[in-house]
Amino acid sequence: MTPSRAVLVGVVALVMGLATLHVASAGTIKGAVVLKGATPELRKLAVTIDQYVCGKEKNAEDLLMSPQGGIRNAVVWLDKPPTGTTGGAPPATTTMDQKDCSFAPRVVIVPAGGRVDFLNSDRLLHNLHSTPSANPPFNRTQPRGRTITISFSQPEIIRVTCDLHSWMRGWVVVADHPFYALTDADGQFTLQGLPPGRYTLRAWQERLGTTSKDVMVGDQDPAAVTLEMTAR
Ligand SMILES: [Cu+2]
Repeated sequence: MTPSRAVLVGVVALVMGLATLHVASAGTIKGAVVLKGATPELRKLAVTIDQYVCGKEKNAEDLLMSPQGGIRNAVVWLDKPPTGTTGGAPPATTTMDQKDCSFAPRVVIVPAGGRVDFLNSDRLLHNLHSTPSANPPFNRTQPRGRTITISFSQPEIIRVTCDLHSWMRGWVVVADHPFYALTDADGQFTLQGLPPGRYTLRAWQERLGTTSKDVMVGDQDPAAVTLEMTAR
């Protein structure tokens, strides 16, 4: 190894070491969104058209919960993101399929300026219809197998429907910074790469609305937080 190469290797090792140190010293929030009070009755939605693909009825998916009361598909974000750090930014492109006459996944997060590739895996015609506030409206026919790409430049929460199947609902959450998370099937989420400090978390769920909670983040153990939402 030449001396200059040896120096280069040393510098790279040092930088990697510093990067590891940086990650280790950044704070993490590990939280859950849970339902407070009685679980609302889970509704069935009647299927009145295209039963050969869609089935005879669909489970309402506007409130999906774990047996322990965790709420799936809630979106949690920092009210004011820290500056100078990118956290675990959502990818600039994500996909939302129309499958078995449901949007899947039902909720996606995309950064402002990012795009969603809408797919149709069903052997019938769907449609994408939305009237956002800050982004341009769209109303597109979607035959089987066609990919429709739509870009979103402005942060907002957007409802997407299919005019052919009235029960179909999808949500595109356009994020204005990297610190957004979607809760999993147990209602859990993680936000990482945070400088220590006090943050306000906000949570949204399509049926239950919004809530918020303050949390202190240190540089050692993850901060645990539980956000409660009430059925209405
Ligand atoms: Cu449809």
